[in-house]
Amino acid sequence: MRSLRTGLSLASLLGLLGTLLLTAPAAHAADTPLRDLGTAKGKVIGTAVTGSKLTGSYGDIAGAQFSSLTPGNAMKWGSVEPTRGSFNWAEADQIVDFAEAHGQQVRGHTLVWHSQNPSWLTNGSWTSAQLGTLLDDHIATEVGRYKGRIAAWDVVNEPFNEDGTYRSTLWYNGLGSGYIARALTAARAADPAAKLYINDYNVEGVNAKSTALYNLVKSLKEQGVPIDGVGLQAHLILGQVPSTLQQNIQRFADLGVDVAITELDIRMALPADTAKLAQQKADYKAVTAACVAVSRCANLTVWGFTDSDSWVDSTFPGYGAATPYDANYAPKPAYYGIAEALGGTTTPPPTGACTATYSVPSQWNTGFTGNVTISCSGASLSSWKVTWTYGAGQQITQAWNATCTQSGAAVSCVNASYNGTVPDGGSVSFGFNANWSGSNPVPTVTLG
Ligand code: 9MR
Repeated sequence: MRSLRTGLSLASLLGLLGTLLLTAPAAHAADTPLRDLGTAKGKVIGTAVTGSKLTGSYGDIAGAQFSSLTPGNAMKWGSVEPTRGSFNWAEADQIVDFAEAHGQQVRGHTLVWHSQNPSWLTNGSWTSAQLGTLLDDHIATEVGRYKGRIAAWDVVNEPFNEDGTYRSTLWYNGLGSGYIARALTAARAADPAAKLYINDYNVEGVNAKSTALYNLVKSLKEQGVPIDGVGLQAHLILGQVPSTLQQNIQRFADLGVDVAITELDIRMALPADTAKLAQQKADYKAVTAACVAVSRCANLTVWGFTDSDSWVDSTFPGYGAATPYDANYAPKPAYYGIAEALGGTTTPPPTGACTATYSVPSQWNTGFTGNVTISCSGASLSSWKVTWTYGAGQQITQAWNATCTQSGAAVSCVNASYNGTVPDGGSVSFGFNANWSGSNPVPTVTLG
């Protein structure tokens, strides 16, 4: 079993153990979580998260499968200091607390960027001296607040253009390229234990942009500026994993810095189909294998673990399905690609079958909303019945898109008149509200 932070009470330890053992998606409960596969290979496996979603199935999967969390937006300057001198740490605190309760690292993201800054900062007119002080103070405040609790900071994000020249930003224009060394130095002073990274996109393969990053890191090392790692974001397109990925990771490692895959997702033209999902599995496996092959590749983080929590769909119209879990929290072939590259032997759903997946999209103090999705691939149904047995006294109060009856702990749900047909390649979902107390473990569901 992985090591847990000390200071947990026995009761919360047992509760956590119960969560880990009982809440993997029902059809795949026997598979080893990605975080444990990663530990065996010396890799930390992470996901970006949204703080408000860390309950129900989203929270269960985030806690059980990953050993590192990156706040997707919560630690950006615009989030933490929307008005000058007035701070909002609520979501960032929530994510750090959740990570500690689940024995997870946190990657802090991000301190110095050209995007998602507060308007008071971007609309201000600052002398170079003022800008430098703003930078120093921001880093001292944010890194200082979480001192000792953040494993690694993306100190500087996206400093380069595609051709390897410096991006023209508030920081570069006001302070010159020296803003990078200044930010790293300030971050080291504020938390000497945190690993300090420069993070960028389109730097996964050997190209002009990654070579500029390489030359920068080399020069920072030569000058004694604190730099511990480079982040390769890896927002990739289906079938386009760079062939030089491993070589590129290795050349950074040879400079004496760690490497992290910080924001992995692999988008495809929608709709997804079996062939595209198989290609995506191969792509996820290739990226993971490249990290596994280089010992200094320390962390592999996906930018959202479920297709319901990805930036891709709104940013690239017509593209999506970029993450390892579908929108109903069922693991996709991509999940098994990561697991296999980490040495896992997995039991993907059999082909030519229909399966039922149970999830808890939302949960509150006494109640929760459940969802069951019946999906068919290489098979079809004209009617269906899903049964399960609750293990902790949960009681269904209301169901929709199915007729559910509960007798003691035994639940049986059959299709409504209008949704008995599940075509090959299609799915049908139904939902329900229920009460819980104490714990709310996910039951094993049977489709029959
Ligand atoms: O996932 C983030 C999304 O919710 C924001 O709307 C977006 C705004 O730019 O930023 C996303 O995260 C970005 C990350 O911070 C830096 N690399 C690119 C990511 C995707 O845009």
